[in-house]
Amino acid sequence: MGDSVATKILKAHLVEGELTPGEEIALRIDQTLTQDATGTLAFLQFEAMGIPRVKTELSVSYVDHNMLQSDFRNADDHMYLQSVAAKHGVYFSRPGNGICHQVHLERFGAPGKTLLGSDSHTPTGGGLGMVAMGAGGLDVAVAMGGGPFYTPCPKIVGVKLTGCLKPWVASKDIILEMLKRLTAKGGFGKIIEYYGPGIDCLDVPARATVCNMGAELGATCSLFPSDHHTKEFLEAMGRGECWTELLPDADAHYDEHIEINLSELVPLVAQPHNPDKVVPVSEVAGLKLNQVCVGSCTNSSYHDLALCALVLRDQVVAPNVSMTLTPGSKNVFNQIAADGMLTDIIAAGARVLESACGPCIGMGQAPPSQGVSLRTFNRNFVGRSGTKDALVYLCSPEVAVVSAIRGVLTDPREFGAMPEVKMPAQYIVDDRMIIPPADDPAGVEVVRGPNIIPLEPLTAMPDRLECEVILKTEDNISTDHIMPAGAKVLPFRSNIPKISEFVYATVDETFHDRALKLRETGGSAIIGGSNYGQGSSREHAGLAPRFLGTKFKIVKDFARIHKANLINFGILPLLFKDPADYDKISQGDRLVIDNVRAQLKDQDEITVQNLTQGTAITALLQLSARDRAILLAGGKLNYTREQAQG
Ligand code: MIC
Ligand code: SF4
Repeated sequence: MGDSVATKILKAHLVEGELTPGEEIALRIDQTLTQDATGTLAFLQFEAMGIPRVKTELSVSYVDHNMLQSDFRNADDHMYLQSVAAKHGVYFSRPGNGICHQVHLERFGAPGKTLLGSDSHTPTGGGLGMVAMGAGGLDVAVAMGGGPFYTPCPKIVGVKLTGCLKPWVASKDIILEMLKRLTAKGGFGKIIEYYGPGIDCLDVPARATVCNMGAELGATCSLFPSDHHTKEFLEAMGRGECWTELLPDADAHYDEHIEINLSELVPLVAQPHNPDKVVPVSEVAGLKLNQVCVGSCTNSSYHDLALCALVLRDQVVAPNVSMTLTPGSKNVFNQIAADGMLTDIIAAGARVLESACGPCIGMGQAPPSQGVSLRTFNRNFVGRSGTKDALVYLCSPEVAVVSAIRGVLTDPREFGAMPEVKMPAQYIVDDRMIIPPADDPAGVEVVRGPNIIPLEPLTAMPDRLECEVILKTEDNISTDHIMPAGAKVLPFRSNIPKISEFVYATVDETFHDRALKLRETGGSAIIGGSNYGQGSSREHAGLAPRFLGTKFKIVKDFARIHKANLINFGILPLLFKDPADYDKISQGDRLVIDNVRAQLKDQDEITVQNLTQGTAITALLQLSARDRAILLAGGKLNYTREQAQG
C-alpha cells in the first residue's frame, strides 16, 4: 500500500512513536505562527523557558485579532510582541498586514512542511500541502524552543472529489457539505486529505478555505496535494522556489473514505448556532438580513473580494443591510485597490474594514438586537458576534454578496450569470510590513506594559480532590462559551486574574464569584456533554478556570486542543465511561476523587464519588504517559522545569 500526502509528511517529521492511530506521536515542527490574542501568553511562556533564540526554521508573530485600541492595553501588547519577536529570532507581521492565516499562506507556507500555530485555523496552510495544526500557546512556545509536538496519531481520511463546482457554488460549500455529513465532531482524531480529479477545479485559496474550516469538524488538520495549482500560486506570489510536488501514491492507503461529487453541490448555509447546522440556501431563502460580512481567515482572498466587487458593480447594498468587507491581507487590499475593484465595493456602500479578524471575533460590528447576520466566516457560536441574541448564518462570498444586494438570504443561482474573476498572474507583493528579527538581539529591550501580569505558579496535583460541581453544561460547548472573546474581553489576554472574571460569563454570570468562593473550599468541577471545548485554541479557556480553582472536568468527549490545554494547565480531563452517568450528576453536587496521584500514574479508570447523591461513577483517564506526568506536576511549565532539572 502506498502513502497519502499526510502520511508522507508525518513520516518525514516523526521523532517519537509509531504511526498507529490513537497512539501518541511526536512531530518535528518546521514553522510556527502566533497571533496577538494568544501570542502574548505564548511568548511569556517562551521567555520563561530561557531559550535565547527560536530553533524552528521559521517563526512568525502576527498582530491581527486585538486591533481595536480603545485604551493602552492592546497597543502595549503589540509593542511587547514586536520587541520580544525581534529579540528571539521571530518575524513580526505588523498590525495592518493582515490575518495570520491569509498572510502565512501568501508569504511563508510551503508544501511538505509542518506548521504549528496558536490558533485553531492554522490548518489553512493545508491548502499548500502542509501538515498545519492548531495548538495552545504553550505547545507552540515549546515548538519555538525546538521541542517536538506531541499529539495522538490521527487517522487519515481520504476525501475523493469528483466533478467540478457549478457557477455560484464555491469551495466554502465543499466544507459546509463535509460539516453537514460529518458534524462538528466528525473530524476528531483525523487528518482530512482531499484528492481525486475534482481538486483540479480548486486553486490554492479555494483549497485553503476548505482546510481552514476543517477546524470546525474538529479535525487535527486538513490538506491537499501540492500540484500545478500550488506551483502557480507560489509563482504568482514570487515564491516559486518553495514549490515541491507532493502527491499521494496511486495506491495510497486511507483509513476512511468519503466521496463528494462537486457537480452535485448546491449553495449551502450553516444556521445558528453551530457551524454544522447546514442546509441548502434554498431552504431558508427569503430570510430578512440586517448584516452581511465578507472576510475572516476563511474567505478573504483576492478571489473572494474580487468576486464581491464584480457583483456589487453598479449595485447598492439593500437599505436594511449593513455590509462589511475585509481583505485578508494588505497585499489583497493593495491588489483590489490597484485593479479598481475597491472602487466598486465603496460605491456600492459596503463598509471596508482593515485587514484583520474584526467582526469574526467580535472586535466591532456587533449585529443589532435579534439581528440576522450572514457571514462568510467559520464560527457562529452564541454571542461570538458580540450580540447575545443575534442569529449568525455562515455561507460563501457568492451567497453573501448576492444576499446583501437583495436584502434577504438568496440562492445566488437566481441572480443571473456569475461574473468571472480574472486571477492575477503575478500578485502585488510587498513585505515591508513584516519585520525580520534583530541582528543584535542583545540590543533589544523587551517592552512590557502594565497590562502584562506574570503567570502565577501552579501547584502539583493533590492526592485528594473534593470539589463542587459549579456548572453542568450541554453538548457542543465551545471555548467561546468558556472564555468569551470580543472587544471588551480580548484586551485582557495577558492578564489572567482580570480575564478570569469573564469565564463562562455568557452562560452564567454568577460563575466567577461562585468559583472564587469554592476555590477556598477545595475548588470546583465542571460536567459537560459531547464535543466539549470545540472551537478556538485559546489556552485561556484552560488557564483562567484553573486560576479560579477548577480541578477537573467530566464530559462525554473533548475537542482535541481544549483537552491538551487542560492538561497543560493541570486540570484533570475525565470522560464518562457510561455516557448515561451524565444524568446522575447535578450542579451543586459534591464530588470526591481519592488516591488521585496513584491512580493517575497508570490506571485507565478512576472512581468519582458523589457525596450529595450517595452514588459513585467510573470515569476514564484517556491519557498518554506524558500527559499523566504533566498533570501530576501541575501543568506543563512545572513538568518542563522538572525535566530540565533531571
Ligand atoms: C477564533 O477564531 O476563535 C480565534 C480567536 O482565532 C482563536 C484564537 C484565540 O482565541 O485567540 C482560535 O481560533 O484559536
Ligand atoms: Fe481571526 Fe476569525 Fe480566523 Fe479566528 S476565525 S483567526 S478570529 S479571522
